Amino acid sequence: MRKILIANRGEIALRVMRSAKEMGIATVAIYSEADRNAPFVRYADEAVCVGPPPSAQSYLRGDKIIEICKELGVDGIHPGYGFLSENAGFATAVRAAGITLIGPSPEAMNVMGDKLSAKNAARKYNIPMVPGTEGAVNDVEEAKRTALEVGLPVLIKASAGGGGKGMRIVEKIEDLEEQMTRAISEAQSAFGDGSVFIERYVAGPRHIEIQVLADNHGNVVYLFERECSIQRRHQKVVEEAPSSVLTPELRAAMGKSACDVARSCDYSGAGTVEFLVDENLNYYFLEMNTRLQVEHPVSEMITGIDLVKEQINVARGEKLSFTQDDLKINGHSLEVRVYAEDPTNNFLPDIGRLVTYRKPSGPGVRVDDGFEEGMDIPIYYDPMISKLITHGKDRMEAIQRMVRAIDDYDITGCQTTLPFCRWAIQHEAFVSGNFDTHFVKKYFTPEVLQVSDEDEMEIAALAALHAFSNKVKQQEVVVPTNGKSSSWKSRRMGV
Ligand code: MV4
Repeated sequence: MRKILIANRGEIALRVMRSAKEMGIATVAIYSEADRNAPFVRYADEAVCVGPPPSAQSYLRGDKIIEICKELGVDGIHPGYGFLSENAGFATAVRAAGITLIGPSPEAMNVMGDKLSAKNAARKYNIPMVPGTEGAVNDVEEAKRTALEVGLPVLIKASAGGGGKGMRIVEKIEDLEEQMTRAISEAQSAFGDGSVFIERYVAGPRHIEIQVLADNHGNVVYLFERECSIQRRHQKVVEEAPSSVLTPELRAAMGKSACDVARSCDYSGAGTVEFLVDENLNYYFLEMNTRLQVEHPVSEMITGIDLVKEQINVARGEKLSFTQDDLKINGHSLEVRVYAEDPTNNFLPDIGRLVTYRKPSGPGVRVDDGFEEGMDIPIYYDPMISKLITHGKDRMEAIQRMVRAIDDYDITGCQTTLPFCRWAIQHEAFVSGNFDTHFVKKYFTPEVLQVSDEDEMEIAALAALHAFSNKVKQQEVVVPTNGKSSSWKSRRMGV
């Protein structure tokens, strides 16, 4: 593989190109008209505009992307995450064009893309799953029998859904019929597939996923877990590795199950197997994501493995260069997602210009971003500005580094989720490790980000004192952080 095209944008396009560059592989960027001035376009050896800003006319134009590959002599495509990354039709077209997709086969994407077929494939390997229906349910009586058998409440899930889309909870048996009818028609219109199934509802679970890598020679390894329970409306907010609840035994058991899920679909490349873990540390397979995930850096930080390089090596037909026994957990890593959203206003996207953009650095800090100071955040795509990642010798150091890194981040021009992330990782439940997927719902209100009147007065008094003692000679004063954070922070402003 000599030249790869990155069928993506932003931070992940940059991140993939960096590894390719280190491997001596030439890179081709594709970009939409809205991303003309983005860093990833400049970073690539070659760049081609694929179309107007909307994704459907640019980043989702598989046909055009394959044409560009042919014209430029590209022999591999890295799809990143989102867009075409889990599109089996695209994977098939890439294969037909004689180009290597850096990812699993279209067959594996198809098996895992459908939640019921994923569970059925995994069943052959004795992987723990939440009790429920084995196939799609249409018959209300059968649904009721299942619900009573596994115990209420139950969840109705769309087989073509995933990531929480098309899920409904049923507490009372008399509500089942109506909820089922709705779930089926919703799934039909949202995914063009009305198949739904039923599972017992696991209350207060943790969301723990296992990173796997498989080559085309029958080797499968796991790169331990990522704890992703801190999420808001199925959008992950904080991810960490390792999880503070897994014992070595449980980690090994889940790791083996994850590798078996990969084997069940003849997986190739990097993938993620999602599990729920309940209060009694029982674990249940949920689904497999057949792509590199947003939060992959925390696994890289604790293993020292560059997942993109491994993906490329596997796609080239090479064997994995290490075995399970070679892998050890080194320290602890956290990631927070920095979004251009206002956490005090229901997380409404706050798209604007990055008037100031200065990122943190120093020991144990990694920033995966795709923006620069002065750039506008396009309205057409996900409003994620960056991923802020820290690594420390242990969990406490990773948390302390993250607080420091958040405080060192200087973004003006739009509201960001940084204050929310700071609040989350300093919360007693997070610090103690005693949390589940309901963390945000349970503890977050916009008020937790408001500075109290008393703090505000103290800050004002100190700011005045500071300004006075400097006799207005200097150009900077210390002012409070837009009233968005309860902590001290100096924000530099011209006077
Ligand atoms: C569940 C569940 C409880 N019981 N399944 C949501 C995302 C999708 N991958 C599966 N999800 C869930 N499935 C059973 N049987 C709770 C969730 C769930 C959840 C899972 C992971 C992370 C956050 C979540 C938030 C709400 C619900």
